[in-house]
Amino acid sequence: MAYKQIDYSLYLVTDNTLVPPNATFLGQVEKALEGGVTIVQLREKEADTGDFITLARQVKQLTEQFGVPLIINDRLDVAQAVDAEGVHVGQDDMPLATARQILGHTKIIGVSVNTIEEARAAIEGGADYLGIGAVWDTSTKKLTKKTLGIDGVKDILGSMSPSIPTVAIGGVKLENSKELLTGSKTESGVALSGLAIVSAIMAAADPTDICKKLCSVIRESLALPDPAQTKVNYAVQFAREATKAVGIVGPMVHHITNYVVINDNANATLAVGASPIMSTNKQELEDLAAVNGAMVLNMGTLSDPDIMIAAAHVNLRHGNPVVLDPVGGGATAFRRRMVARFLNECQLTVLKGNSGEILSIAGRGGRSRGVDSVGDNGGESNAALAVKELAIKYKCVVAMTGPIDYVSDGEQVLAIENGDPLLAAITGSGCMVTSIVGCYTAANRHDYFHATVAAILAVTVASELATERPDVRGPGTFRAALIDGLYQVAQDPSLIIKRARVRSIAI
Ligand code: 3NM
Repeated sequence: MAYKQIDYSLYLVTDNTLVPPNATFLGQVEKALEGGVTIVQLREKEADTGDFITLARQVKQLTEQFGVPLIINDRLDVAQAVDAEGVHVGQDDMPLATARQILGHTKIIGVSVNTIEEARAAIEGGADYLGIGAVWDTSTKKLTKKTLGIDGVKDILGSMSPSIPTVAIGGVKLENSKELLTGSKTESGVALSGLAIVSAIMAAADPTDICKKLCSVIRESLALPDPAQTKVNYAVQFAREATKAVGIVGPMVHHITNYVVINDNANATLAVGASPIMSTNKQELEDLAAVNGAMVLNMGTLSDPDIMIAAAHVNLRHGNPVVLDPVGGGATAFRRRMVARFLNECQLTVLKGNSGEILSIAGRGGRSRGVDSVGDNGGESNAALAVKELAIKYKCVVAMTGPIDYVSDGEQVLAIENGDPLLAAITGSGCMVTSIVGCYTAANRHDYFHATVAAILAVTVASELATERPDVRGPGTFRAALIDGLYQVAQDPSLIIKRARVRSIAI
């Protein structure tokens, strides 16, 4: 399946007739997603085709925002029109084989089953998941077949060979969810993958609250890993592998950076195993881009904006990641105009700045004195929203460095708590992060978000290694030891695993 691995644990099936009088359909769906719904099925039994498509587009916007797949009930044409992730068909809808022929193997197809025979046929026919029901009586749908009860669900689960993902539906609510999940588990350990719910969510006064409670019951009953912890573990493991990749690939990283930090940036690049080139000559942009791993653009001592814009364009044309550090981005009218040009004219890969810069670009506060950020970040949710909103708006990875670093790809936000306070006592530590982001994105082109997180981890862990040295007594010795720290991390990437302090922020 082309779509990433599906989390079926809390499966919302919509019904617009159940929305409470003071709420809206899209509002209920959005609140349910905020509460942790992991997959959404749009089920419209009465809508005309045009209205169904319009609604499906609106729901898809929401599901995309939350990184959750959208399934369309019954109507393949609507699913195709909005490029939904899949369809769900009942026993009386389009046959599975026909649906598969039309949609191909990159889309999810779910099938409703009420008997062991129907389950077998669906599995043999290549269904991606089963909706087993109805478990109990429900007023949401006129049932034409017997209800299964927990034992009936268990019988179907026990008959599956091979077993595929399953959700149970019909009369499921918070109060009976634990009993259903644990009671239907077979002796050989086959369990439901999740619960499909209509009225208990769509008619809820507070769908977010009910979904949060359902999520925690489901995760506990199925012993599922905490999704936030899964994201963190993945990011940290990725960081180790990404560090190795920089050493193996040894990418050339072209910098147009400022003359305050140029030497440190070049040495940091070398320390992680990449090759720096610091040319500011317009005439060689094209030749360099042909062999570049990445382009790092740093606005620090900006004198010729046009060469930076040209460098971005040339490298993007060659498929190279382009990393912008909008140094002092909010400090002067000239720099604000320059940042606007970058954001509007170039499809950046990574935008990385300090809190003064990123918050001011996001319109969420942010104060600078020259190139330094002053004041706080307005609290964690302000910081997390700033990176997430900018990542969505400009379709790039956004990183904001500070005592805690925040990184988003528009879907998730990770916070990195590593880093020694001495980083703020030397000039150019933020610029060094940008250089290393260039090195890591160059060597890890399949995942720029995690490559950026990995680069920040490398520098912040290096800073901790540096201050632990007895010979480091202040900013001067720290500056040299920081480069050593980067070298140490590159030689032993498992240092990142041992030291990483990363959190996933739900926002
Ligand atoms: N399909 P509620 S039962 C849409 O048995 C649907 O296949 C069913 O609604 C099946 O969660 C059902 O409000 C309705 O009880 C479930």
